[in-house]
Amino acid sequence: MKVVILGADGYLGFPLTLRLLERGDEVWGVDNLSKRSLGGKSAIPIASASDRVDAIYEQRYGDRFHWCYDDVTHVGFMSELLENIKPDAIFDFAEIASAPYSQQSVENAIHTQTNNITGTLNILFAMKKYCPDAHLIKLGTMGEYGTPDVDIPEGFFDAQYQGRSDWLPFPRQPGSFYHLSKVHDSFNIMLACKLWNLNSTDIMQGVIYGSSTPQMGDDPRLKTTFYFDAIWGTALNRFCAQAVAGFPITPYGTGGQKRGFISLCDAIRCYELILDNPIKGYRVINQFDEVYSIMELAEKVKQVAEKMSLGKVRIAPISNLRVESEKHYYNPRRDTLDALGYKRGIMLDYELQRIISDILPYRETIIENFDSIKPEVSWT
Ligand code: USQ
Repeated sequence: MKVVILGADGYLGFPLTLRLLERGDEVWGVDNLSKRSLGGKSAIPIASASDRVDAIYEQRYGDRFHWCYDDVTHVGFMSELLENIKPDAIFDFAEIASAPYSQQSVENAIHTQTNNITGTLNILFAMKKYCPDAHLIKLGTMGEYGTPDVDIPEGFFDAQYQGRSDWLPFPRQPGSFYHLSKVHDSFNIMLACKLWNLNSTDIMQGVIYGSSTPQMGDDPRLKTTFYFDAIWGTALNRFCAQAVAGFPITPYGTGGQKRGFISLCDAIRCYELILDNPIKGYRVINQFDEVYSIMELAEKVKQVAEKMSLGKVRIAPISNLRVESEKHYYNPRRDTLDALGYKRGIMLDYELQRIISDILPYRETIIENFDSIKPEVSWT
C-alpha cells in the first residue's frame, strides 16, 4: 500500500514507519521535527533525522521509503504531497500531544490548538481535492470523552430524549486544551466525511507505554523517544524512569484516576489492523488494552522494579495540579478492534521489565534531569 505517515519522527510515527516498511508498504514519512525543540527529556538518546534515514536505507528499505521534512499546516505542501502520491492511507500523528504543555501558557494553548486543528483541516481539504478515496487514520484520544458516570461507547450512542431517539455523537468532556484540540479535530473530520464522502478512522487512544518494538533491533539509530519529564512523559513511562533512577513514583493526588492503557507494540498492531480494514465514511475506534487506576500502575511498577533488584522503590503521591476526578466510574468499550481480530500481544509485567531494561543504561540521564520530573503546570 502507499501510506503517508504524518509525524514520522515521533514516538508512534517512527516505529510505525519501521513496521510498515518491514511488511512491504511504500511509506512517505513527513515531519517538521518541531517536537525535538520543545524541551522533552528522553531517557533513550534519539538519533538525528538524517541518521535515522541512513539506518532505514541500510535496512534495504530505501526504495520504499521517502522522507519529507515539512509541516502539515502548510497548505501548498499538503496539496502537492497528496496530489503527487495519491496514497491509499494517511496516518496523522503530526500533533502537539501534551496536556500539561497546552495548559502552561496562552502561547502554548494557541500553539497546540492552531497546529493540531490547522493540520487536520489542511489534510481534509487536500484529501477532498486529490485523494477522496484514501483512508485517513487520525490519532485522537480517549481523553476526548473525559470520565462520564456511564459506559463510554465508540464515538456514538443511541440517545433517547423526550420520547424520541437518534444515533448521536457521545458527549465530549475533555480536560485540557490539548484534549479539546482533538475534539475539534474529530468534529472537523466528521463533517468532512459527511459533506465530501471522505473516509476516516478516528482513533480514541489511551495512554501508551513502551520503549521499543521488534523492528528497532539493536541499532541505536532506530530507537524511539522515551520522555520522562512532567510535560511530555506519560504516567507509566514516567513511573518506570522514576523507579530506575531511585526517585519516588509520583501518582498525582490519590492516584484513583482511571485510564485505558496500551503498549507501544500493541498500538502498532492496532494501526496495522485499521490500515488493513478501511472504512467507507467516518468510524470511531476506542484503542486501549486495559483500564487501570494510576495507583495500581504505581504499585505494579514498584513490584516489577523491586523484583529486578532495583532496590526499594517508594510511592510518594504528590498534590494534583490538574483538575480531574480522582475517584470515578470508568468503563469504555472496545468493540471494533476486537471485531477486527485484535488480541493483546504484550502483558503489562513483561513490558514493564522490558522498559526498565531498555532505560537502565540511561539511569544517569534521568538522574541529571531530576528537576524536569516534578510537575509545575497548574490547571487553575
Ligand atoms: N499522572 C500521575 N502522575 C504522573 C503523571 C501522570 O498521576 O507522574 C496521572 C495524571 O494526573 C492523569 C493520568 O496520570 O490522571 C494520565 O496522565 P498522562 O500524563 O499519562 O496522560 P495525559 O495527559 O492524559 O495524555 C496522554 C498523552 C496524550 C494522550 C492521552 C490519552 O500525552 O497524547 O492523548 O495520554 S488519555 O489519557 O486517555 O486521554
